[in-house]
Amino acid sequence: NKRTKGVTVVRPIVYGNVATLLPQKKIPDSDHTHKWTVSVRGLNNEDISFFVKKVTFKLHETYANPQRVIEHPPFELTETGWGEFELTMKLQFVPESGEKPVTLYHNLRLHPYEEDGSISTANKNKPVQSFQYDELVFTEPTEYLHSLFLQH
Ligand code: SLL
Repeated sequence: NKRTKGVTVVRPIVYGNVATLLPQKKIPDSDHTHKWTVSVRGLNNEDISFFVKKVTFKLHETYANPQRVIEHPPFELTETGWGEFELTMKLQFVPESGEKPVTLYHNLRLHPYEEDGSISTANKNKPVQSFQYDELVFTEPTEYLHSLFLQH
């Protein structure tokens, strides 16, 4: 599994969350107010599973079993809850790639904020989205990984 020389591969990724307000009393005896989905994918919904083997989402410690491993695409996780927090997503690559895991950070967003940072009451029933664009950079990838990228 030789490394290429002088090759750099850059792959765009998009990660973040959507959130919606739960109908009141949807979950009996629970203080959960929102339903949210966090995901990581390629640009334009590109399937990244040809080089990403699994994604481990680490939630706030108020969640039962905060570490959630998703081994198949789509690499996303849906939960309900009451609060915002910073979560991490650890991307592990296909073993033949010889690449170390990469950790991404995302502030889970539930509320529609106004420009001044206050929570918008007018928009409180609209879905909230918070996504960020990033790039994974592979410096002198293995020939194996390089050939995978050439095929996609
Ligand atoms: C806050 N610092 O106080 C944040 C923490 C944690 C949110 C938010 C747990 C849900 C469950 C949940 O929504 N935690 O218990 O299953 O706003």
